[in-house]
Amino acid sequence: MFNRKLLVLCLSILFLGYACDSDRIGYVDNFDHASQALIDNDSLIDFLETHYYNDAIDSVQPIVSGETALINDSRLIIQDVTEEEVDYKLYSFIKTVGNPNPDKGYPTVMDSVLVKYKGQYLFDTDNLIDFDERLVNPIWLRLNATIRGWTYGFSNFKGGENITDNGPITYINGGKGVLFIPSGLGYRNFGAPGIPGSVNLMFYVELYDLVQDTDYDNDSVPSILEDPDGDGDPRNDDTDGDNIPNYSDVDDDNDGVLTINEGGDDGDPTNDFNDPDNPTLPDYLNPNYPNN
Ligand SMILES: [Ca+2]
Ligand SMILES: [Ca+2]
Ligand SMILES: [Ca+2]
Ligand SMILES: [Ca+2]
Repeated sequence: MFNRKLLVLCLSILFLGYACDSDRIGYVDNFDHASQALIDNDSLIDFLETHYYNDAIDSVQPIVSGETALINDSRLIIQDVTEEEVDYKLYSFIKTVGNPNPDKGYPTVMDSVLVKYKGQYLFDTDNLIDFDERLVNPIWLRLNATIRGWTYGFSNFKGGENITDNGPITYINGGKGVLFIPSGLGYRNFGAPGIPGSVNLMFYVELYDLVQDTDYDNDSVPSILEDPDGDGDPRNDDTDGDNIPNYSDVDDDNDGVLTINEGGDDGDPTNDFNDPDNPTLPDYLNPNYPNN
């Protein structure tokens, strides 16, 4: 179980080609993530107290003459996030929420999103180091397969409007802001190529579009709903214990009938409860139905 959690953690920080130390057999994580979280939060607050958002140039800048510090800016959202049993604070500055057409709402932690971004790490309060950017053409990413600071931070934004007309893909009115991410929700103590371990991150982000009800395994159950324990995190649900989380498992109860075929007439597997011995368990999560 422990190794599987680490594997999931590795997958969650893959999007910049990160390779995980915990792939090593017998790896034990002795790092004190709780203490690092406190250090990181102090550093982030220090940064947010000494910097402001310059709306004219869409840039985070050091305060020079009484500008409103980010920590006091009403556009800053603070989220409590618990990851691997450690509590973190994630800071998201919302320049614009986004004005999507059609309105697909906010992305869930399992949705795929179309984004632009620029990433920097905080070497110290006064030094930001660029490490990655995608500012010209937006890219589709799965929020479940990015660093966790993205997974949760992007839930504060909506998309925009696709106005592509025979040319390059073009969006307007997307969500736009800055994410301030503690290392524990970023590249943790390992770091990544070009990024030291235990550094806080700052991302300028824009959200243009999302896939509503993203369904990674195409089994007709949206990934966000493949969460039988209802804790909001589908990564920790594996009904049949085959080490494939339900959101990636095409036969969630391993009864030999694909989930997509356990949906009855309307094709929706979430509303079929046909086992009289277990009337609250949907068929697709019930290994004793239909093959008992
Ligand atoms: Ca699914
Ligand atoms: Ca869950
Ligand atoms: Ca599934
Ligand atoms: Ca099944």
